[in-house]
Amino acid sequence: MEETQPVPRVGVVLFVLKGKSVLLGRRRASIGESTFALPGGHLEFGESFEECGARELMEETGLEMGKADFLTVTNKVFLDKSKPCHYVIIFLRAVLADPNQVPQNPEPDKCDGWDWYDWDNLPQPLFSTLDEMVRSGFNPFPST
Ligand code: 8DG
Ligand code: MG
Ligand code: MG
Repeated sequence: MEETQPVPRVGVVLFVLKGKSVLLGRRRASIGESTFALPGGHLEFGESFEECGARELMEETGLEMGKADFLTVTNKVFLDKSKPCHYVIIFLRAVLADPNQVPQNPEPDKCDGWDWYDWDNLPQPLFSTLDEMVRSGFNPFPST
């Protein structure tokens, strides 16, 4: 049988903000193992970006997403892997429906746990794409 050709996939990733903090979790995954990353995952057929972000946030942290805005998009090929991957990632800025909600860890095989980290004192190592964004001066907070 003919092997399936690799294709680019679409992901939705969230900067969930609370005060001056952002929600991060240490990954347990082939891409970015042990690095601190934002919640998010693959866009499913028929979903809007907001629907995908809200679903991934609920699946990964048990948190209910509130208002979300489009921030930016990246186009990235991950070659440092046995199976190369190509992702177009939609980044959204989001707040929680209820800021007092506490993150859970329903997917412990994929993440060590979630916590809030001060934007000016982010943990290391950051997931490569997030690290590149921070180094380039990207700031997910509203400008006003
Ligand atoms: P799913 O099965 O739940 O749909 O997917 P997932 O297991 O949650 O996917 P993921 O790896 O968390 O996210 C999909 C891809 O998005 C990931 O392999 C690489 C890309 N990605 C970035 N930056 C970030 C980020 O900060 N966090 C997450 N989660 N993914 C990111 O380029
Ligand atoms: Mg997921
Ligand atoms: Mg994920």
